[in-house]
Amino acid sequence: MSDVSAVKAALKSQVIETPSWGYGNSGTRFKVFAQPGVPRDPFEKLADASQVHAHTGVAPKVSLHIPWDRVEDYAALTRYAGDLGLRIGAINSNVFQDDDFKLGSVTHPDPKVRRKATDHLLECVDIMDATGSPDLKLWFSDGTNYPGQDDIAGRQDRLAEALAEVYERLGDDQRMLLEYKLFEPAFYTTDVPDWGTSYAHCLKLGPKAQVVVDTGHHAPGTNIEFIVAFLLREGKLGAFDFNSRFYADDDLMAGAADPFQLFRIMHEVVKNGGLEAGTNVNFMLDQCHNIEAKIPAVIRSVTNVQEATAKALLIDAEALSEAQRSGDVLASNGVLMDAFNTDVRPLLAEVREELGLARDPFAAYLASGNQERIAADRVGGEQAGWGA
Ligand code: PSV
Ligand code: MN
Repeated sequence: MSDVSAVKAALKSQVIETPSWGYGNSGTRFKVFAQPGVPRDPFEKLADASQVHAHTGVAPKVSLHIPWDRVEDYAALTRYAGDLGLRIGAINSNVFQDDDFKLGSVTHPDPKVRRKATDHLLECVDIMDATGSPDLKLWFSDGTNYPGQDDIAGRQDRLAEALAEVYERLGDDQRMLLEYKLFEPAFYTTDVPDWGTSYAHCLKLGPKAQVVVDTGHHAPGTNIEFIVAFLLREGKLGAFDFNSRFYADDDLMAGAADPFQLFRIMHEVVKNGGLEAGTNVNFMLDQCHNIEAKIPAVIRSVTNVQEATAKALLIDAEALSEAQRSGDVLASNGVLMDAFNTDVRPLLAEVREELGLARDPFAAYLASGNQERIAADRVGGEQAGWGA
C-alpha cells in the first residue's frame, strides 16, 4: 500500500485487545513477584486497560478470564467498561486449574468430569450474553504424560462431543475460538496440539468456529506466517494471541523477541485481507509481565504490533507482485526488506497526533503520574494474579 492516508486509516482502525491477566501479578512456577499498584479485582484491571487505550487509542477491548474475572454482577462490570470507553472482548475459559481436571477436562475419561468442564464452557457463554462479548476462547490443557495413559482417538471423540454441545449454545453473533498449543502442561500428547487439529474441529463445527494462533505455541522454527496465510485463505483465522518467545510459551511482550517474525505474520494478514472489517480477525495479546511494570509493558506491546502492521502496510504490493511474477527472487525479497527496514515510528506518531493523542504513548503514560497514583491508592486487599 503506497497511499499514506490509506495506511494511516488502516492503522487507526486496527483494534488490539488486551488481556485482563496481563495487568495482574504473574510469574513462573518458581515465583510470582508482586508489584505495587496491581489491581485487586476485575474493575481495577479494566481501569488499567483504559490507561492503555487512553494513550494508544487502539485498545478499547479487554479479554476476561473465568474464573479469574468472575464477578457478582456482569452488567455492572460491562457498564463500568463502557464508562471507561472500553468493551468486553473474548471470554477465556479456564478448565485447567481445578483438581478434578488432573487427567483432562472435556477429554477426561470420567463423564462426570467432562460434564463439569462442559458446564464451565456453557457458563462462559452465559457471561458472553451478559457482557456483550462476541468471542468464546477455548484453550485446553488436556493431554497425557505417558504412552498408554489414555486412548488418543477416544479423547478426540470426547473433545468433539463437548465442542459440539457448546457450539450449539452460541448465539448468532457469537464465535468459538479454538486455541492450540504444542505441549505444556501435558508432555506426551496434547489433545489440541496444532493448527491442523484445531482447524479440523472448527471445520466440522461450522462457520462460527475459528482457530486462534497464539504465537508462543509452536515448535521452534515453525513457519507461523504460513499457518496464518492458510487459515485466512480458508476463512478460519479467528484471532491471534500475540506474545514473544525465545524458548517455549514464554509470554513475553509481542514484538520483543522477533520483530521480523511479527512483521512477516502481519504481511500475510494484510496481504490476505485480515485487516479488513469483514474478516473479523481479533488481534489479542496474551502476555504476562513478570518482572516489568505491567501497564507500560502492555503499551509497548500494542505499539510493537502497530509497528509491525505499519511496516506490512508499507510493502509496495504492486512491485512485489511484479517481482514475484517475473520470478525475481532477490527483487521480491528486497521489496519486503525495504518495508521492514523503514522506521515507521514517525508515521505512527502522526497517526496518534491525528487522533488527538501524544506522539509517544509510552512516555506520555510514564509522565501521567498514573503509576504512582495506583501504587499509592491500591493498598490492602488481595492483588489479582494466578498464584503459582
Ligand atoms: C495457554 O498457555 C494460554 O495461551 C491460553 O490462552 C490461556 O487462556 C492463557 O495462556 C492463560 O494465560
Ligand atoms: Mn494464549
